Amino acid sequence: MPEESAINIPGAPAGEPPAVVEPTTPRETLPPKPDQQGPEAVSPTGSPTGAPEHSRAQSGQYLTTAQGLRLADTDHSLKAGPRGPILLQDHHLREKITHFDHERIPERVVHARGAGAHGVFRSYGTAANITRAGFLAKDVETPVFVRFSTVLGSRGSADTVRDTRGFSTKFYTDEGTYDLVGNNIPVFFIQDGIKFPDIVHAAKPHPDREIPQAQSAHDTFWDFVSLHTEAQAHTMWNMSDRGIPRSYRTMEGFGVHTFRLVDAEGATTLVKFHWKPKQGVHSLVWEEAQIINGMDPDFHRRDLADAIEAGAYPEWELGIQTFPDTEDQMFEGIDLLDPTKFVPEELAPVQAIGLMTLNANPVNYFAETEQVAFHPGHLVPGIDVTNDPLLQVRLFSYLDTQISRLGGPNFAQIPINRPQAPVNDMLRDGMHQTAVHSGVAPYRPNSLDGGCPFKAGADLGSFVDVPEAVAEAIKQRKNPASFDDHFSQPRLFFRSLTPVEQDHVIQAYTFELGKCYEKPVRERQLLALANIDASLCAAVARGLGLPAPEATEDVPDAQPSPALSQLGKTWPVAGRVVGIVADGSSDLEAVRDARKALDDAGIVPLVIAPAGGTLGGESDGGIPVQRTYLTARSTEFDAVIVAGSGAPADDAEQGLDAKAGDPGASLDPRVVLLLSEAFRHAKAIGAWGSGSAGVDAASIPDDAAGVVRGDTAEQVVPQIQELLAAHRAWERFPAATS
Ligand code: HDE
Repeated sequence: MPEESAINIPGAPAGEPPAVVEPTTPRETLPPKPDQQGPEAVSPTGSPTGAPEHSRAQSGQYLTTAQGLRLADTDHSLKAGPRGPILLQDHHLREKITHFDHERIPERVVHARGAGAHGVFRSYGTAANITRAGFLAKDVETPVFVRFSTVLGSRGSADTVRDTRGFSTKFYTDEGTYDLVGNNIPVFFIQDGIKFPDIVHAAKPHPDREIPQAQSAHDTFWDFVSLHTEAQAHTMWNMSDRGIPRSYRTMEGFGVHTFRLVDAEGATTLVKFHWKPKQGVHSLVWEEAQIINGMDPDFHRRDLADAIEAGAYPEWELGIQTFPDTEDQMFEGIDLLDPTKFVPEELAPVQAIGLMTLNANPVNYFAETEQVAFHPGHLVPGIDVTNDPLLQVRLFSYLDTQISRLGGPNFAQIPINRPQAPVNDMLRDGMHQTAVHSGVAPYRPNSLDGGCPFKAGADLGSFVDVPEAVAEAIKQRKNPASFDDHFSQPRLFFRSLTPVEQDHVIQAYTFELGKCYEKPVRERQLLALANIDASLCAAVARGLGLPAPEATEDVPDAQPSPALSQLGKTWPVAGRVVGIVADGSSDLEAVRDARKALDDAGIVPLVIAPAGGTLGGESDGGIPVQRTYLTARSTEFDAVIVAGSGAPADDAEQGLDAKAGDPGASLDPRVVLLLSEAFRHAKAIGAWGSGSAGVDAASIPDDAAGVVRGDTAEQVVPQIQELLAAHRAWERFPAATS
């Protein structure tokens, strides 16, 4: 034996390899998050397999390959000399590039663009008398994950397009995962799921040029909905302010279909689910929505994440409308199985059953928001489906789509989809299997794994399908006659709106049809409008320069439902955003006070100044500038205040470089634009002291509604808060006075 135990290689370079230089110092590893632990796998005999650690993401201080091999270099390919070709043997290079090549998965065929958040749902227990669902018992708290989405656009499209919004909630209950996969509109385009590919093909970009992106303002959409008049109800909601929500936080949500709650004795009640935002129901105006699409395509996504990060947790109350589970499943003449119909709240009040609070942003967009897989068939004991033919098709579609989207049948093992109830299935193998199942008998009955797992009856918390009688019937492709009325509900919706909201609907139809090239399409849609409401039809026809057709159908009138209007109520102001325009001439003490007053009310004050940095210098007392004239745009703010120099307006010598009595003298054009847009969009505008001259410079009339002028910030800020509670100064829209 030689003295040295190391093997000697002739010709090898001598000495230690060079030390690895790191730009940052290695630090303690972050502890793994619970959802980075391996999936809980249970063998058929019930013994845990000991989840392998390898499914954990990102641990340890040092970079490794996917096999755990520690790496000294990830910035240079292995080459034959510094100028030579790259060698095929570079496993790390190939692994890195191959993984990258496959980083994208197919986006959702609809609802591709979304934003998610974690939270909790606390049940009030008020539904406990009609459902045995454990998570609806009193005071039970259940973790949730919510994904909001647009429907039509691709994953990279803009947020504030005119569209329906998805509102999907995954409740991780102790009895299994329950998914409520709803929308922000309570009715749908079609009555039977077999037509879903048709409406989606019609609404998506034209297949030849693939335009327009994320829009319904094009020929194929209006071609379909005008030919297929059951879509008119949903289309009417889309054309209303509901189609352009201010924020995901200010949207209502609806389960759309009628579901069935089941109590411990098996008694059933039909219900419709509603989410009511505590923040109020608010929308954008169309011009705002269009500007935002360019200025900040991530507007809704950012708004949700910012609010949660700031601790302004958005909340929704979950409510139900209840109906007796009668044989005909009709309520006040409305067929509860027809998903193009809603039930006005005046006929069936929404009863609150719990509160959802979204309190955490996803850690990783792809892992959570993109990979979350919802399915209306993910039910828990106590909640069951109905025969709504749209829902019935959905029960097939969602499972199917995840298999192609998430690459196989094991998507329930992805952390965000993992149930928080014990899983003891007999599903085995398949693409992306991450559980290591032990045992030999994943089948039933078996005698080899002790006969496990055992079946449980309803008394042991299992799901038992409602034994609903199916009438002896003829197999046929047909709808019930009650599905034939396509116009009374869009009429009811339109007539329930205030004149301002009706005007927005008229403008929306006129815009969308004005974007259609085909005259017959526009004419056919006008005919549908004639059957809904003659005044609506006439106004849109006028805008299009076409004659208004006569109605062809005898449509029954229904009582208007004032609950459908978003106006006339006041809402909490917390979470709204107020811009304060200030510059070096402003009274900084007053700006500070205004910020504090707004902040105390939970409002987000953002100071807008000519340049970034701080107003009043870096030293103590300086006010941070959050937006500059270049980066600010009116659409980000719910109200704008112009800070004055402190002196009363008449005596003001200076203020935002616009001299009192000399309107527009030298006010920065970007501030003029900011104010005139805020004015046009009926937002509250305030000014104190010489700031008033800035408002004059934007040609805003002295006596305009929703414009507050005062000598001091203390006079102005409280009134702005009051105006914010109504969302907009609605009187400013022409329809309010015509
Ligand atoms: Fe969906 N829908 N849908 N849908 N839907 C999907 O599932 C489908 C319908 C809704 O945030 C897809 O995972 C059919 C009504 C939301 O991940 C797909 C029919 C309502 C989301 C699918 C409907 C919805 C989806 C695409 C007619 C409101 C986003 C990707 C029978 C109650 C979920 C996916 C998320 C997503 C099919 C109709 C809401 C293809 C066939 C009605 C909120 O499975």
